[in-house]
Formats: sequence, structure tokens, C-alpha cells
Amino acid sequence: MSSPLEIENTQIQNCHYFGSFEVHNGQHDKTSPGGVGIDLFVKITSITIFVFLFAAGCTDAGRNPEQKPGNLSAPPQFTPPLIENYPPVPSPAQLAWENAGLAMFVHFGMNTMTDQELGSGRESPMVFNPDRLDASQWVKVAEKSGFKSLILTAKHLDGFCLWPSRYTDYSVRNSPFRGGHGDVVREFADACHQAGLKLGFYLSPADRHEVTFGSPEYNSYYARQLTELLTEYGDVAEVWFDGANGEKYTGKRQEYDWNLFFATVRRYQPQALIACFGPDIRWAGNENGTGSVTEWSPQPSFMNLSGDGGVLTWYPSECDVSIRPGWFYHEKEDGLVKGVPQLVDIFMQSVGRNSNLLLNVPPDRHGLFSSADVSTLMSWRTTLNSMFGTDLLLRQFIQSSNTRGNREEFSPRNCVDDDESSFWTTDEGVHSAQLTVDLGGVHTVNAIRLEEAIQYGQRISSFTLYADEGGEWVPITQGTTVGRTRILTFAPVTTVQLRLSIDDAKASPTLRTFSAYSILR
Ligand code: FUL
Repeated sequence: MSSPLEIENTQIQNCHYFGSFEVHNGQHDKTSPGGVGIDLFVKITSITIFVFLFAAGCTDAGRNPEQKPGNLSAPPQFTPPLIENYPPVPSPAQLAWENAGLAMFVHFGMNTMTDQELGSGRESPMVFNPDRLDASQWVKVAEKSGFKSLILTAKHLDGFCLWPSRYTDYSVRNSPFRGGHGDVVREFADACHQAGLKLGFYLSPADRHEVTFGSPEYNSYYARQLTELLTEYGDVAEVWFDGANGEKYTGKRQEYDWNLFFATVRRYQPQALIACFGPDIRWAGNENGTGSVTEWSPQPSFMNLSGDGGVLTWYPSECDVSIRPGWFYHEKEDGLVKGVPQLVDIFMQSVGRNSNLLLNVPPDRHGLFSSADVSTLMSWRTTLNSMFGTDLLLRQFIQSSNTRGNREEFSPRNCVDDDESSFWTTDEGVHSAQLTVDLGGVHTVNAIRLEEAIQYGQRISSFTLYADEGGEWVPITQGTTVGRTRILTFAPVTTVQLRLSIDDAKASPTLRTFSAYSILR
């Protein structure tokens, strides 16, 4: 007796050798035994649907009011078997953020001048004088290396403000930078807006300079500063709150009024995402750029702000890490910039694990990215482009064990096209299915990339990749969650066909991308 795997294998071989047929558009090869069975099935299904439509009065004729005089009620509409959300689902802003994948963190401030990681708040503003500051250089480098947004430390824990805040004298206003008329935040925001990149701010809640820190007045001070940033610099995409309470650094304990801070963001920039210590984007839990292997975006809501009592909300993960050992620039670390292989690993362990990557690149004392960081970023981008430049599955012959309503718009071909908006899914109630792709020849593969259509919710919980090795389906690798992007690498396998088995999902699985690569590193 053949095992189920062998039976499936026989069918696939038939398809392979008798030319192409696909269940999804009915243009299958009638000489294939598998094809004949499915042909009959498609015909019966089509006849059934036609009879149903006719009986329901939903044909064009049925909808023509002239043929139904006196019938005042609208004829019933035929509802196509479209896909329902599997809640929670991302907000439009979260979806755009996840699709961007990469954001650049820019740690710059008093620490840059004093060669420290953590200022005391007592450093004189007179030492802040970056003499060649060029925010458009930061933005250009970010753009060229594939980042879609930048987040600037408008204020770090030392309390020094990179913009001339009205509420403190501890800012650029009292520094020699641009003769006391400078505004780093303005230059940063203008450069981002001009290049069409999104921008965000890190406004440290902990403040080692501000005298009101540790009292309720500090909350109003902080909210007023937040308001300046949110109302005077154009659209803001992300506000990054550091979760660290100042106690450790200031010796004072501040009871932060988070509700006030979050409400301030919602009021002035309702589309801005609140990250790290906030309800929209979740900190991955470490500062080395590593996401979890199993990564669900649906999570218990942050601080239960919505009062939903434990119902899951969409709360995707972000991994932050610095390109250097420190967050701020230190000349002595010029030789310690992370190498391309390490940055590629970081990409795989963040973006490749359904997280976003927030990579910190600190400008130097002059206010420019150093050449060591810039050349590393450029080679990193070139390497990523070449790694993922040739998708061996692109537009290859693909078939699925199940396709929702056998409808063209849910065809498995959507996984191997280059249209990010199209996707494959299964019938309601079908939570496991196989996708089999003919590589169009013998290829060596050592990586796959999967992407769910997360706008309908995250669904896949377990999958296995098989390769056809001399007619046997051999398991190559397996995983749990997919989400926005899941990249898996494995020992090279030489094959003519790959099969992705979605072993389990919380609802009908969706897939918008199934790609395979031969990655040289
Ligand atoms: C931490 C801070 O202490 C570091 O200086 C850095 O800003 C990092 C992103 O967050 O909590």
C-alpha cells in the first residue's frame, strides 16, 4: 500500500510529465489521469454553481428589473466566497510599517560630542557643535541602503534637546551650533520629508537634567515637548518611547503618565505608531537585533489600554540593534563596525522572522555618518540584493492541493508572481494544504522566503518544506509562524520540484509569496 506521500508524489509526476494543468483556471491537461478527475470535478462544480446562481435569480437576466415587473424588493446578491479577516488584523499604518521592514535609528546628541553612551545631564551645551552636520547625508545613505524611515534621538537620557524647545534652556539654542539658531530636528525632518522617507522621534522619558523629573510636573513638561515635536515638524510616522524608568540613571523615581503621553501622540499625529513602550509596535526584548523564531503579531494588548480585557491585538515586533558596539559614535569603535555577514545574519533573524529591523547608525562628532558605516551599509545592501535577486520560483508552474472556491483570484500562481497584493488561500475550514512548484529544471536551493497576506490576520502555525529527490518527497526544513516574512536557510538541495506543506493554521492559510533562492555567502 502506498503512503499518502507516495500517492501525492504519483499525481505530481503525472502533472509534471504530461505538461501543465492547473485546477484553478480549468486549463488543465486532459491526458493527465489527475487532470481527468479534476476536470470532471471542475465541470460538476461549475454546473452546480450555475444552477445555484440561476435558482437564486442572480444571473444578469435575474437582475434585470424589466423582466420582473412589480418586484420591488432587490434581488438577492450572490456573495462570492471571499476571505474574511481572522482577527486581530493590522491597522493600515501597521501594515505599511511592516511592509517597509527596515528603519534606521539615529543616535546623535550631547553624547556624540563627549564620547559617552550616557550623559549626566550636566554637560555644557557649549560643547555641542557639530561643524559639518548634514541630515540629507543620513537620509541619502538610509535610502540607498533600503531603509524606509529614520528615527532620531530628539532627546536622550541626558535631557539635551536637539531642537530649541521652549520649555528648557538645555538645548541647541544655547549651543554654538549654527550660532545658536540651529535645529537638528528641523534639518532631519526636512531631509526626510524631501526624500519621501518617513520619520520618527525618540524622546527619552528619563531625563537627567530636568529639575522637575521625579515630580508630577515633569509629565506636563514631557507632554509639552512631545507636542512641540508632533506639531512643528510635519508628519511623524513613529514615536519611540524608551521603556527604561529614569530611576536607575537619575536617582529619582518618575511615575510616568503614559496615558497622557499616548493621548498626546494620538491627538496630534493619529497615524503615528507608538513603539517599544507603547501599544502599536512591540520591542523584541533584546538589543541585538534578534527576533523570536516563533513570532505571532497577535498578542495581548499593551497595558490593556483599550480595556479589551485580554483580547489579542495586532502588536508586531521590532528588533533594535546598533551597527557599532555603542549606540553613539565613538572614534575608537571605527574598527568595530559590524561586518556585512553579521548584518546579514541580523536581517535574517529580524526581518526573516516576522519582525522589523531598527538598525542604529550614529553620526560622528561632525554630524556625518562615518565612511566605515556608509561603506558597510552599501555592501550590505548589495549583498542582500544579490542574495534575493533571483527567485527560482518566480512564474514557475505551481499547483495547490486546495484553492478557495477554485477561484482565479486565489490561485497559487499568486504566490509566485511579482504582485504583492495577490495571494493564495484555501477553502473555509481547510487549514492544511500543499503547494508544489516545478522549478523548470534542476536547481540548487538553500533558502526560501514565505509571506502571508497579513492584512487578513496571521494564520500559519506550522509548515514543512519538501524537495523532490529522485521521485521521493524528502523533508528539508520546517517552521512554525510565517507572518509578514519568514526566511529559512538550509543545507543546499538539488531538485526539480519543491513542495511547501502548510501543516497547520488557525484559519485558512494565506500566502502572497513563496520564493526560493540559491544564496552564496
Ligand atoms: C536604551 C538606552 O539606554 C540606550 O542608550 C539606547 O538609546 C537604546 C535604544 O535604548 O534603553
